[in-house]
Order: sequence, then structure tokens, then C-alpha cells
Amino acid sequence: MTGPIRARRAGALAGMLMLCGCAIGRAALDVGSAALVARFDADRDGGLDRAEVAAMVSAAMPGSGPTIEAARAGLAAGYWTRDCDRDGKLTAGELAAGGRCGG
Ligand SMILES: [Ca+2]
Ligand SMILES: [Ca+2]
Repeated sequence: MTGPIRARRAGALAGMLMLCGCAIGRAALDVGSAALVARFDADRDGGLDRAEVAAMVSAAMPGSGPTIEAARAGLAAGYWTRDCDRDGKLTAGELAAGGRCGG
């Protein structure tokens, strides 16, 4: 009976995480982005590819089931809007820019 409630909560959580990413101060975000890339850049090429972003999202939203997976997909989609040069990798600079490409 808790399924729909959990779904709503997970959706709200994903939305909050995305909002927080935009609201956090720029300097803090730069540090956070570099740390994120350093932590999840498994092949050390300086950017996060699909698998690395998936690992990062899984770390942010542990658990299993369709609800959490939908929330993860939403969060990952939010991250991919930041791939300004569309090379399939997210650099620290792209993460810090928060999707404001070329601005
Ligand atoms: Ca990488
Ligand atoms: Ca890129």
C-alpha cells in the first residue's frame, strides 16, 4: 500500500536534488563537481561517461525497484542536459555550468 506514496516521495526527492544543484553557490558547485568527477571517473579520462554517471546516480540513490530506478533515470537525464559539447562525457566544467551551455 505504500507504493504510490514511495513513488511520489522519490519523484519529489529527484526534483529537490536537481533544484539544489542549481541553487548551490557557484564556488561550492565547482569544488563539488571536481570532486564528483574525481570520485566516479573510473577510467580517469577526465569526464564521466554513461556507465560512470550511472554509478554516480546509483550512489546518490541507493536501492532497487521500479520507483527508485525511475528516479535515477530522471536524475541522470538532468545530468545529461549539462553535456554542452554532446561528446557523451560530463566534465567537471560542464557539471559546474549547470546546463548553461556557452553562457
Ligand atoms: Ca571517465
Ligand atoms: Ca561533454
